[in-house]
Amino acid sequence: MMITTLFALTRTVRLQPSTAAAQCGSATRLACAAPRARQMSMALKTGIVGLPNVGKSTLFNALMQESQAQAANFPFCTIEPNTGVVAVPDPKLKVLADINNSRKTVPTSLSFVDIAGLVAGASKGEGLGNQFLANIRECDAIVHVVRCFEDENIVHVSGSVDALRDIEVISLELALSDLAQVERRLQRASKDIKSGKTKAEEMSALEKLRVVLDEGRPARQAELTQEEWSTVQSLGLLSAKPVIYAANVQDSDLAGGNAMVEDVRKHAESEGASVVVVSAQVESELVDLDNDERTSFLEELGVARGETGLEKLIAQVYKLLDLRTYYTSGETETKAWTIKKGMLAPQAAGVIHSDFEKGFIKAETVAYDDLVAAGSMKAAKEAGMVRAEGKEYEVQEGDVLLFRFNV
Ligand SMILES: Nc1nc2c(ncn2[C@@H]2O[C@H](COP(=O)(O)OP(=O)(O)OP(=O)(O)O)[C@@H](O)[C@H]2O)c(=O)[nH]1
Ligand SMILES: [Mg+2]
Repeated sequence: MMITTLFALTRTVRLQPSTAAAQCGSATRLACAAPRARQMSMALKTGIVGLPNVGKSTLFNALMQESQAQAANFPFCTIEPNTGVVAVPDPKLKVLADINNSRKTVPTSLSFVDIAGLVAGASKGEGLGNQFLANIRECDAIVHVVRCFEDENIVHVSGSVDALRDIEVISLELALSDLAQVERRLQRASKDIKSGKTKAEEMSALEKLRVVLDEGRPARQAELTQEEWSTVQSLGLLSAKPVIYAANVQDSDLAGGNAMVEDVRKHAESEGASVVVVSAQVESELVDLDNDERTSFLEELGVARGETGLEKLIAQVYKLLDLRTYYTSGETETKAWTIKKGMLAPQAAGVIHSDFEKGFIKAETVAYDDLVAAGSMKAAKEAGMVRAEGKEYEVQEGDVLLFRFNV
């Protein structure tokens, strides 16, 4: 999986000395007192694709505004006009902050990239297609927005609304664009195979991919070994990325869906993908409302709080990327950190600061549920719930960690 270190591109954030001290042991406090600037977090990127005028930018803008509204202290940033970072809503943050009297909470983040609509022929340079597609090659996942609303005032590029046909147009464009990439690489690879520059695995991977893509099927359906996949990683194949369908409906269909949503669901099921029903229009209106107004607006639409499209979408993307969250929590702040499943304690520490990884000694670890049940860190320690975990410990979802390290 490719990880984009967005913060590194835009800014370097200094660890607050007090933050670092809260995260390291007393014996190493000196080392923490003069922290080096570095990237704080990794934000995984999700590209938003779809036909023109289906509501991509409306959804993207709502995501960005929601992020600002929900977490005023979150380091929101727009890297380019069409790339932005959103906070991942997480109720555990407040609970931990209350337990530890934290002065602030900092959620973890995901980034979204909004590109212009794709049209049939995009992969061949129709519209500004190729250029747009290049923007999403570096993404980790794709949100495919599908128009499931009728509105005669909003032009549809094909003249009528048909969710399944639209999905096929986009999926085919992604596959064709990948096919062009694969064929270009194949040409080069077949020249280099004699000199040994190209591995046999890469050749077989490319051949298998060509067959699948040539049939208009997505690259993810190609049966490649792990090693074969790793040889073609750098191609950034669009149709190999995990996808979520965002069915964009009108407000009255938000709670109950409609026939087109059912079509999208069936299609997604056949691919093992998931569907989130959103109303980009409603989402963009919601962000301007205060809490009470929101609740009553949503009640009118028959939608429960916490069930709005944006929250579901963010949560689904997070799930799709198979990420884990751990927490650090002290008086300065309670903060959520994103790691990949299977990361060991030193690597997880490295997400905060490379020194934490290099000089890792141990991680004082307590499970979120245990800490909440105990009511305080002190009580959790007395109850024997706080464990000292070493270098081989695989960090679990919801762990609350305090790293001890030496540099
Ligand atoms: N009725 C209705 N209109 C919507 C909805 N979502 C978006 N629109 C409208 O559709 C039009 C296009 O929306 P955009 O968000 O700009 O669409 P887009 O997919 O970004 O379009 P391109 O960038 O051109 O590809 C705007 O006028 C929106 O207000 C919706 O849920 N219902
Ligand atoms: Mg747009």
